[in-house]
Amino acid sequence: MNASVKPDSCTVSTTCPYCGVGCGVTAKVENNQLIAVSGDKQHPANRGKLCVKGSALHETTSHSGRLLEPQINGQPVSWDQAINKAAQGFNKVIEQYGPDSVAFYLSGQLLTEDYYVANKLMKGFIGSSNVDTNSRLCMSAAVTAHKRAFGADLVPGCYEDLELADLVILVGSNTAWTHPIVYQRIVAAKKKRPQMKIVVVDPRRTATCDIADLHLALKPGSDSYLFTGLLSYLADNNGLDTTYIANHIQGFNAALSAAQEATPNTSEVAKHCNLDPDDLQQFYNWFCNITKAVTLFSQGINQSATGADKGDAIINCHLASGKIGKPGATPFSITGQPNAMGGREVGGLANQIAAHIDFSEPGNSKLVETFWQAPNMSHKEGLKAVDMFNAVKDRKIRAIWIMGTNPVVSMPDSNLIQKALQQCELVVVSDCVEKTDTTMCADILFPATSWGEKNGTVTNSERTISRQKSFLMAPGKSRHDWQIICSMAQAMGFKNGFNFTDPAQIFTEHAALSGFKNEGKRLFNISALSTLSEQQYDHLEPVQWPAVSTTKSSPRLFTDGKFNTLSGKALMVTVRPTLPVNQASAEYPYILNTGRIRDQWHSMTRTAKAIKLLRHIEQPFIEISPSDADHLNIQTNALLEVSNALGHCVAKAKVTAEQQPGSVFMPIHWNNRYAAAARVGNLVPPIRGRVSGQPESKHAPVKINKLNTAWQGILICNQELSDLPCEYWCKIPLKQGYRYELTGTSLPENWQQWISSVVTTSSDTITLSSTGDYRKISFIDNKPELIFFSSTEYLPNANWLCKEFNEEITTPAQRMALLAGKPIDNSDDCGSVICSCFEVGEKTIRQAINKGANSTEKLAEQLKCGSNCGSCLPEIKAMLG
Ligand SMILES: Nc1nc2c(c(=O)[nH]1)N[C@H]1C(S)=C(S)[C@@H](COP(=O)(O)OP(=O)(O)OC[C@H]3O[C@@H](n4cnc5c(=O)[nH]c(N)nc54)[C@H](O)[C@@H]3O)O[C@H]1N2
Ligand SMILES: Nc1nc2c(c(=O)[nH]1)N[C@H]1C(S)=C(S)[C@@H](COP(=O)(O)OP(=O)(O)OC[C@H]3O[C@@H](n4cnc5c(=O)[nH]c(N)nc54)[C@H](O)[C@@H]3O)O[C@H]1N2
Ligand code: SF4
Ligand SMILES: [Mo]
Repeated sequence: MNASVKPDSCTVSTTCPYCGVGCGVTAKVENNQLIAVSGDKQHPANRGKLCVKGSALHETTSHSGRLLEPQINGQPVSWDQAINKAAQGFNKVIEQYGPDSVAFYLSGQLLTEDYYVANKLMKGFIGSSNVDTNSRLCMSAAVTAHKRAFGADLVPGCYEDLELADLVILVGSNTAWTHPIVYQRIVAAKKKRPQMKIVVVDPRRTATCDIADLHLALKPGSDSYLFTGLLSYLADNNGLDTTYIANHIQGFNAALSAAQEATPNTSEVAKHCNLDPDDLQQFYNWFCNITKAVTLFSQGINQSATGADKGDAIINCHLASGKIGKPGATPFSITGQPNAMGGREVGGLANQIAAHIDFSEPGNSKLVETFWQAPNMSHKEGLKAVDMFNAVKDRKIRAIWIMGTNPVVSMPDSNLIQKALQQCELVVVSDCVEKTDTTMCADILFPATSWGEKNGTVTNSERTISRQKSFLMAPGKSRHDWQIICSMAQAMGFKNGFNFTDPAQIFTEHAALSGFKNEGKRLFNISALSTLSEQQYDHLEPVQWPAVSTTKSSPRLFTDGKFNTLSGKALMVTVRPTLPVNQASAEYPYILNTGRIRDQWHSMTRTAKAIKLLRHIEQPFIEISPSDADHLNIQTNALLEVSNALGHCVAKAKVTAEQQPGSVFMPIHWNNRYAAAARVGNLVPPIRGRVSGQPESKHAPVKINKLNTAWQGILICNQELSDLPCEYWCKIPLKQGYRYELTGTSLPENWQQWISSVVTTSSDTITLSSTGDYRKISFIDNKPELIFFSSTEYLPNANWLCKEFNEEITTPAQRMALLAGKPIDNSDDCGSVICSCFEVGEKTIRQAINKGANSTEKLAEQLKCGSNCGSCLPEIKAMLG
């Protein structure tokens, strides 16, 4: 246990482990239990606020489902056995096939200290650069765009710029759901200054559009046309800052001519992007005439094979109009994961070395070699994520260690990833959860500590380094990731370089490397933090880098117009706009777009533990436009199969005008642990950026078939089931037990046999069966242990059944009433939960609206909904009409 662990009961300032906003969290601990969380009022990112996910953190720290012991081939073993086996396995492969036959695949959810030692072990000691990360799927296009334009991976602005701006453009970002506290800061700023303009650029109408003055629902993948078109428009309409260009920019002429060639005028752009020319004109006019403009961009830009070009097309407009390095004016790539920035700072990508030092100059790896006193320094780039897993498939990589990420869910062509891992000689996985799609493929499992137990630092989207602190005991035999990596290094024979006993020692080494022979060459310099004592580290306040001689924050970069290039000038990259290579075809007529929902985090390993977070959206879905729904002859809740040459998914339709015709949307969260076939990675082709290596996760051509529903069912029990024998199932964890939603396309011959093959029960059972329908309830000591209803037509209310599952059902009459499936009183059913903070359901809100509560304020007064984090306000407003 770490020295900084607090007494049994205390209040600790720490950082949220979810999104890249990086909010400060005040954690209240009693008897080694996290009992409440609130926003840290002192933290510069959130000033006391938290979103729904952050507010539910205390509901996610139970130990159920945790990986608590090391395992070899599914059997619990001691740490020594697990580490020795993994170290010997890696060493054997390296001896036989060389260092490039092994790989690490890391995560932007690791702490900086974990990342640093993993990167150091692979690049300096094992001697390969095969260390990549899920940030490849997330930020690598933005990293490439930054490096090309600014000379280094630098985010110039800060959150305050979004509040100071007169024009905020949110491109490919569902900020309201994915960076909710930043969104709330924009909402508050617009409330104060209603003249502030908000433009949303997204093929879908999302919750983020709630505050938009203009929504550009462009053709999927056409953003580069939009922004080269903007550059041409600036040139034609006096929107360039010629002095700034003369003093601080290279490559202007080439970039402008390419833009003018591809997109000479607005009508040309309108054609490429399928936009209304008047809307386009309005957007261009605002950007041209408003000096304080921020363009915030996210995965709608990054997750594209030309994402780096799209990023640079945006940056070009800011450079050419001098809208950068000034309060309220900046391009802003917002980070997704809590420590994607920290990972980039450490250099945990296959094409970087460390501390913003890359392979571009031969001396660079020597510099790091000297600093690390590295015995086997790698001098060349390694394999990026997609190529790394291809090499696993081709047996060029024979041992892989995956930490803090779930690639069998999140990588493109996930079926292939699963197969590649299943046949790989040695797969080691460090995770805090026992059963994930990826841990199921592991030979060796290392149990890692989780949020609240871990201790280290993270960097958020505005370059602020904050402490994440441990205040809970590490459960079972779990250990911190950095400790596991250091043990592994030592077991592999690297005695020096990994004998750290506290994360502070790792952090200060990382800080010292950032300043090592820096001489102003690298803006990422936090050498002021290299002398922190363990105590100072424990009490480190949030600090924005660079931090060179003092820990005073630097909110903005490039304020003097000096960039991190040799000439000091920024480069306007020549962008030739294109559309995605894979377009819709007769065989695959729909474009599948994938992304996030408000209350779930990635593969759900943590957010699905907070019951209330699942009540907003319980099941996977396919959003489809009304005209496409008509064409397929379907309505909401129809069962659909989405497929292409790579795989298939099954989910229920959600027909909505928010979706444009030809395009469908599925959430990324559900996977084989939670549903029959809803892992969208199955359908994503592994097309990726030439330089960035980032996969095109938002643009997969697919076909859609309606599946005929023969029956539907609800099954509630305490057992965690998978592979249920029907086309569609979805697992919904309850406070006690699980609810399974089921749909089949053909009626089983014998229901009794069907249900017995799924779940075993005691003999105290009552059943009811009629043509097509079947009901079974089993009891242990008067408490239901199984409730199963299947029907060709009618199913009782699921929430009511779940409530009954927790009741004592004593009399025969009560038992028969339950079997009859008729609640006496249906008033408990409040519909899907819209406001997760106060658990206010859709039906409750509708009732209040019908009774005259005609504003969000009145609803908040009556029901409290929307009055805490505000994440649900866009939905409430939509209900108000
Ligand atoms: N609730 C929640 N929040 C999260 C996460 C989570 O799992 N859950 N994950 C975090 C992480 S790691 C990340 S990276 C961020 C991601 O944050 P976002 O990027 O905001 O999230 P996404 O939903 O992936 O995609 C954003 C939008 O891109 C749009 N899009 C698709 N194609 C195009 C296109 O061609 N052009 C444009 N302009 N837009 C397009 C989609 O319709 C979608 O609305 O969220 C972070 N925050
Ligand atoms: N189709 C499609 N695919 C996508 C995306 C998309 O928009 N569309 N988005 C991409 C993006 S932006 C991202 S960031 C990825 C995210 O994808 P992943 O990184 O695969 O998703 P997570 O579910 O966050 O996986 C984190 C894993 O680490 C475990 N874990 C949590 N904390 C710790 C810890 O401290 N230590 C260790 N060792 N383990 C821990 C969790 O239990 C979980 O199993 O998905 C990418 N994939
Ligand atoms: S906005 Fe992001 S960092 Fe802040 S509380 Fe929500 S999930 Fe956590
Ligand atoms: Mo991400």
